Amino acid sequence: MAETTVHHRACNLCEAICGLEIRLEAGRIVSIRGDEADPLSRGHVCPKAVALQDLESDPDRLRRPLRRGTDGAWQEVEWDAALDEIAARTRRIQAEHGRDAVGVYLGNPNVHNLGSILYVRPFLKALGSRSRFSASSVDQNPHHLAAMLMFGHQFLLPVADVDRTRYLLVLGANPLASNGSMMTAPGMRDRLKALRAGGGRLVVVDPRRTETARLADRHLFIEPGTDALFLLSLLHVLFAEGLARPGRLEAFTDGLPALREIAADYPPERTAGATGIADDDVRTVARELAAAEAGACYGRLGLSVQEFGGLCQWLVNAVNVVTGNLDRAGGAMFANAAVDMLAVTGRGHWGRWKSRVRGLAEFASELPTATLAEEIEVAGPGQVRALFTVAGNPVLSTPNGARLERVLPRLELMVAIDPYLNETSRHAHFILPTTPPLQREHYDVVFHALAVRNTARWSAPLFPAEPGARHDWQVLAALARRLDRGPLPGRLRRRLVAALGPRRQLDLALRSGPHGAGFRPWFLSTQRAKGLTLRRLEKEPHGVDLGPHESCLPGRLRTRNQRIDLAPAPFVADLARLRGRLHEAEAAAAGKAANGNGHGELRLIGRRQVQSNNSWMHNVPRLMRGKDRCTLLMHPDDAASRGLGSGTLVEIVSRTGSVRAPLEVSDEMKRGVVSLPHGWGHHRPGTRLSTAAATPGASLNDVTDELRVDVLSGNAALSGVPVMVTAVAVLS
Ligand SMILES: Nc1nc2c(c(=O)[nH]1)N[C@H]1C(S)=C(S)[C@@H](COP(=O)(O)OP(=O)(O)OC[C@H]3O[C@@H](n4cnc5c(=O)[nH]c(N)nc54)[C@H](O)[C@@H]3O)O[C@H]1N2
Ligand SMILES: Nc1nc2c(c(=O)[nH]1)N[C@H]1C(S)=C(S)[C@@H](COP(=O)(O)OP(=O)(O)OC[C@H]3O[C@@H](n4cnc5c(=O)[nH]c(N)nc54)[C@H](O)[C@@H]3O)O[C@H]1N2
Ligand code: SF4
Ligand SMILES: [Mo]
Repeated sequence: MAETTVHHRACNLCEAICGLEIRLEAGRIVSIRGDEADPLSRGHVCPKAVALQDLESDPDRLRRPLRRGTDGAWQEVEWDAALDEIAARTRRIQAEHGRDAVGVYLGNPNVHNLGSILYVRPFLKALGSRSRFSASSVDQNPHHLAAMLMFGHQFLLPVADVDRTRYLLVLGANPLASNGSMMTAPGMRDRLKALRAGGGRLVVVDPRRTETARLADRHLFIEPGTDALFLLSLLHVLFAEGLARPGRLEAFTDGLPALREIAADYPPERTAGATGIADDDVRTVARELAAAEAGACYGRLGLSVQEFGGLCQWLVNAVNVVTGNLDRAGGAMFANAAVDMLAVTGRGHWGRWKSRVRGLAEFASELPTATLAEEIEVAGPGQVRALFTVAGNPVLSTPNGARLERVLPRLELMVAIDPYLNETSRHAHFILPTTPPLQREHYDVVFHALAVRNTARWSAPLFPAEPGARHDWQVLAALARRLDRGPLPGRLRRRLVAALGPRRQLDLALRSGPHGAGFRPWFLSTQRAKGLTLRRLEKEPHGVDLGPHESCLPGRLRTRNQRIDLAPAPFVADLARLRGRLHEAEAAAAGKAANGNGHGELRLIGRRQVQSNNSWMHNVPRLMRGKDRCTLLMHPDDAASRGLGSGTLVEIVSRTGSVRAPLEVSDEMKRGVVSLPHGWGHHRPGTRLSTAAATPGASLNDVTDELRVDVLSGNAALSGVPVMVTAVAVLS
């Protein structure tokens, strides 16, 4: 019988970072299960874990760098030849047109990849361009902006303490499908069931009765994009009814009277028409939250990807402060991770420069991705003429991807660091494919810092890298080496740090972190160092438990006066825009009852599905079984008034374009709102995604609008897009 071995590691595909137990016979995987002994995930996994092995074996995954010839055909090339030519062409473009002429787009998998986290920065430094874009501005920038303005650091991100809370108010998140975001808590179904079994309550505010809402005590349908109004009314009730009890937070909080005054303008009767949430429901939620021994307000993607994303994340934090729930067990707490994000990243900055064409503010040195296409399209000094995409698929993942797709062929040079020839990389001149997850070592620098419990876990590579393969960090380091033109001392320092490799860099970060062993060798310590080192983690295949979160304020605050700012000026000023939205809704209600959008217009939102992972795992056959998942959900009344039924192929038309999808009539939708999942649209010619192309679906981002942004944070407003929906033909 073949020898059985067991390997433990983290799944790096999503923010839940589940611990895995992988069994191998004769070096081949025979099973992938949840690791019961993992102190954080306790055996939880989703169907994507098993798909990790498919990423290894996928015949479509690229193994060698590709270069597009003048005839358009792809040719395999040697790594060094490719890197040399890319560096030479990059330098030439920068010499001729300035450094900003070369843009970079960083995609989501970078934060799930230890080597990329450590090596992206030196690459960006070497490039020295301000034309930097990333998935953060189609996702979570409002959280970082709120953290920076209120707590003084972009990574002081409160995490809902789901395991100890007695009342969880969830807005715009569906952790049962997404497995949680900016709240690393694997196994949310079990955690939420435990919350309710122990007498705690779950309330979900969402335009759709989601998988998570179905578990809740109360689900409130909300009109997309109006959460800031709902939250202001919640605060109104808290203040008006004497339920504002910040407790110990008050001693180091500024702006409470200002916030009270602001909230006074938003009684729940006034916002009910716009939000669709009855004033009684707002009052009930406010009273229940205030009465709970410990409660947490958690607002995620649905709040960030709307026109008032910044205001929403400010107000979510504000609710937690006003109810005394910030930094308290069972409230919204700050992790004390083994690698301290506050020590390894800057506090953030905002508005130091503006995007060239639309004048939108930078955040943490990145420009809003919603401006990428125009920065390529519009001529003038600083125009983007070359682009690196690093683990990103912006054609499917960013608003009006179709426009981006039209302008990518104009680039003088495009390089995709990506294992797939997909909707974005097909436009590149070079594709540099990097190693799949099981061939890599891993540590979750970012997600341990967003987890509901402090744990740390090292993953060794399961398989050696394939011959001739390179890791992301090696590719980024090689490019940085070739491009770095900075003054000699800085350049030498960067070379030395890069030469350490990810392992040694991580060891340094662990040792110097809050749980670290420091730097004294054990024979010089009075007692053998008990703290963390990489070597210690290597001996703990299930990871180590570093305990629950503890209160850490005001000590951890990074504002200049070490106080919380409850009413930061940029947010207060942005309320003018929100009042405009409220007046619009009031005018619409006065003019016409019922469907506030008028003229048969609907609001389009997105959704996630557990078998998907943004745009890039639809090439895994085992995740694609079953019926077509890329359907448009619509309320029965909206379907009836349009004469549409389930199975009808419908056309969804917005300002930017149109797509077609089969209709699924469902009362899980709010009236007037329709939902299409994102990350589909794999029908484009010239890709190498045989499984995905067989069930291509439609790209939601062909109809989202790059001009709809939260102008404060620069985040794309992907949600709530006005659309018209009509029948195309009835499917057989
Ligand atoms: N309408 C709408 N649009 C959305 C969203 C939405 O809810 N609605 N969600 C947004 C969110 S939250 C996000 S984060 C973005 C994601 O947007 P992106 O990050 O741009 O897109 P992904 O689909 O995650 O594409 C990841 C790419 O990285 C490649 N890849 C995977 N692993 C690795 C790796 O280890 N190394 C390298 N080099 N490449 C790798 C994949 O092949 C794929 O091409 O999408 C956003 N777009
Ligand atoms: N299976 C799977 N898991 C994933 C991903 C994936 O693609 N697939 N992507 C990963 C990534 S990159 C991220 S960022 C996370 C995101 O994780 P979540 O934040 O949980 O994101 P979603 O599941 O998209 O849930 C967003 C919810 O917001 C609702 N919504 C839309 N508009 C509004 C609004 O205006 N107001 C309110 N209150 N709600 C609104 C939607 O109906 C939806 O239920 O998921 C991660 N996990
Ligand atoms: S929930 Fe699924 S994809 Fe996310 S880490 Fe766990 S197993 Fe991996
Ligand atoms: Mo994301």
